[in-house]
Amino acid sequence: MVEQHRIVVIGTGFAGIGMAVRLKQAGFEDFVVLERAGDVGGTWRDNTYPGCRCDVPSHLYSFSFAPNPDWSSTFSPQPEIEDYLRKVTDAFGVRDHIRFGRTVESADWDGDRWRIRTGEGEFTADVLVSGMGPLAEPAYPKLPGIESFEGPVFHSAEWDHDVDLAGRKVAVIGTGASAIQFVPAIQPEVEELHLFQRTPPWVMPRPDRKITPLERSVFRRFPLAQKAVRAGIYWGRESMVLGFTKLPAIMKQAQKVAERHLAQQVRDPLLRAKVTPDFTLGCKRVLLSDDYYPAVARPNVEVVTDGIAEVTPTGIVTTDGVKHEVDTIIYGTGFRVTDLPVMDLVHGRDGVSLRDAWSDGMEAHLGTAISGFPNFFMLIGPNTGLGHSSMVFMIESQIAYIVDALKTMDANGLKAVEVRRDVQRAFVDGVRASMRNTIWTRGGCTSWYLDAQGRNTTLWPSFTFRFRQLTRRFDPGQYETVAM
Ligand code: N01
Repeated sequence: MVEQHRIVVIGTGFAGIGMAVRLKQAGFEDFVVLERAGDVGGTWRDNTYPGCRCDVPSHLYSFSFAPNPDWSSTFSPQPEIEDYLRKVTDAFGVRDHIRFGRTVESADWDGDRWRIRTGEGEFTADVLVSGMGPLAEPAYPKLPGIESFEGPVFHSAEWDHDVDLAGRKVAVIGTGASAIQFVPAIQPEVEELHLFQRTPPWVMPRPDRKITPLERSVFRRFPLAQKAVRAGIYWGRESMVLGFTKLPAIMKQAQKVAERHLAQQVRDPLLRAKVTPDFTLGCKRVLLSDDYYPAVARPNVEVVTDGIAEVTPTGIVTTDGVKHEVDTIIYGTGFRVTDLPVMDLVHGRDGVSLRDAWSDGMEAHLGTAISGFPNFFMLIGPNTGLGHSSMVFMIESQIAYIVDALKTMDANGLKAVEVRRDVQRAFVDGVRASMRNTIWTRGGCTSWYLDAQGRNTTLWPSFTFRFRQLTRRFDPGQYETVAM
């Protein structure tokens, strides 16, 4: 049986849930949200590794329409964020619109509408919205010999809680945002921790603290107080954009804080040299932690900086010929951000896949609409990511744009809209020009922000309020349109 709907949304992370709530509030009732798992939450449901928490303050990292006065600390732990998404789903009455256990296998524009096939049934939609975020598919490095390894192997985003790490000799591969959170959490338990570091990250102090019961009751009774705190965090973070995008020299100053943090927390000069980055702060995502350096300085931790040559049944051999005996391997190797699985699922006009449309790199008008893909909108699309502030703010900007697109279509009797190629080109050229002077381009590093050609197709190179202005109104003049 084929289910027919006006709108199909894919995914129930912040993007899909936010979209569903706003659709409902705007009076669009004929929509479903397809979710592969059994509950909502997206990356905040899947990432259950020990120590997982948000590195953006929760008063900002939440929906503007659903403030939560009950956050327990300034940087919330993962279970609280997952719980928040569940509560928003129920409080705004969108759970009935969600079809759980539906893994999208393909989405094809048939010239008239979208045909979405899942392993468990087919759907059609006039309009398709992707809420499949970029932090959904774990990236597994191809390590020679890994299939011969005898012990458990898992990724931080697919943590195997059945493996008791007590007394184990564990290899952790990667030192990014996830690893710096779970390394301090598992270090006291494991017998040995071999940390395979390809590039040391910059780590800043984490100004986390418990939110007191008094503060929480103030936020409950006076929502404006929480709004004011949120605004303060927003503008504080926004001021960082100058350093990231316009005046990278500022980052050298900010780097001094990270240098001091490192010097205070790592006394051993040899270890300090090993974990000192050789690029400017901000080139890769800036990490926050007060317990990462103390953990790596413990006697049961070895930071391995030689590359991995091969994996044997009982360990990892590095390029210097040393064999590191381990019985467990944990990947903290991040996600497929510029090689999104959605690229192979979605086929637009003339059967062209997103992968083919993006053979020269990911691009979209306002990070949301793609020429060749009528009635398709992508949340957290190309160049909408942030290194300094809350993705929820960007997601809400995109959602408002999509809701306005739907209203405009209704008001003007439009059956289909497809962004004009020249409009997309002009927008993307502007983004690329803005990227030239950013710290991500000039900071002296490679990062997952960049694609295989070295282009930054992931981050938004300006202020987030600028993005909000640009997405405030859907302009049908920028689109090829088909009347009803
Ligand atoms: O992944 P990463 P992550 N051999 O890509 C290394 C979000 N997040 O999961 O730097 C050896 O940052 C790689 O080395 P290098 C946040 O947006 C948010 O930690 O490429 N090493 C790096 O050290 C974040 O940015 C929170 O040289 C290999 C690491 O693995 C994003 O998720 C918390 C390798 C990957 O780091 C991803 O973070 C956690 C190989 N073959 C995550 N391949 C919040 O608090 C990769 N590496 C909101």
